[in-house]
Amino acid sequence: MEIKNNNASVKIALQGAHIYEYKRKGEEDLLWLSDISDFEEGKAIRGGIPICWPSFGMNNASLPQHGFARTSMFEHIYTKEIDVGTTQVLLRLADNASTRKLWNHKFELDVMFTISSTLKIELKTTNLDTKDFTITQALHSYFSISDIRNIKIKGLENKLYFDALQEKNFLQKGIIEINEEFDNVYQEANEEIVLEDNSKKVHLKSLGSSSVVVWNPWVEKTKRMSAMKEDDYKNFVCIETANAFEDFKLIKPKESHTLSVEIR
Ligand code: TA6
Repeated sequence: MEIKNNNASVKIALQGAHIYEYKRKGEEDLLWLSDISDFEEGKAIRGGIPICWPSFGMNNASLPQHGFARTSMFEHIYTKEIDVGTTQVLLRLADNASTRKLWNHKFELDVMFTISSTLKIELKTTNLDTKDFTITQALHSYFSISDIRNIKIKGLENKLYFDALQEKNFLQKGIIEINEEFDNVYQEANEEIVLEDNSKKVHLKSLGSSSVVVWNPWVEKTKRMSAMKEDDYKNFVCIETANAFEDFKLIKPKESHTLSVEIR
């Protein structure tokens, strides 16, 4: 579905409640989308903001990588004009026979998009079951950049991180610049993050999350990634607002947890 208002326009697929374009009026798309991405049922779109749920990565080894939400069909609940420059879209996934086969819990997963000169995404998990369940999750945002060598990521200085490539913990010294394959999961990350790309600045404010993943596959891994061209690593960086690893969430019956990010 495509939504336009006085401040911005977006494209959202019902599969995965997957936003894959966000353009503020008169500006380029803030999100990166592979131009060889699959738009096939059951295959995640490569780019935009995939929703990793109820598992980030292989945090739950009994589920597919990044869980099943991103390849599930969501129901469109409503689109609401808040004002001429703000639109809200609510999409919902409830448990069904195929989700229960993978993950035997009753749940409701609501994705609320608030589209304006900022983009807010709220991912609300409600436990409709009679027993607790634990989730890890991420809004796996692919940001469009001029060139990976031009960017700086600020706001994660002095944070502990798990280097998924070396499988070891380190302390982030200084701002992040990327010149090789990069796959770090930062913990206690609750300050605003700023992606600087030459004169362009993208600000990320998260709620309900204290872990952030920063990922770029660089040359070799890009060759092994689906729906990515060899040079694609140069034009995106993923900064993912998450509840990953130790930042998992245990949700009791009738309770909810909301992970949200505001992008401006
Ligand atoms: O968030 C980083 C990551 O876990 C990387 O390790 C890489 O696997 C990436 O996600 C993409 O995963 P995908 O399943 O979308 O190809």
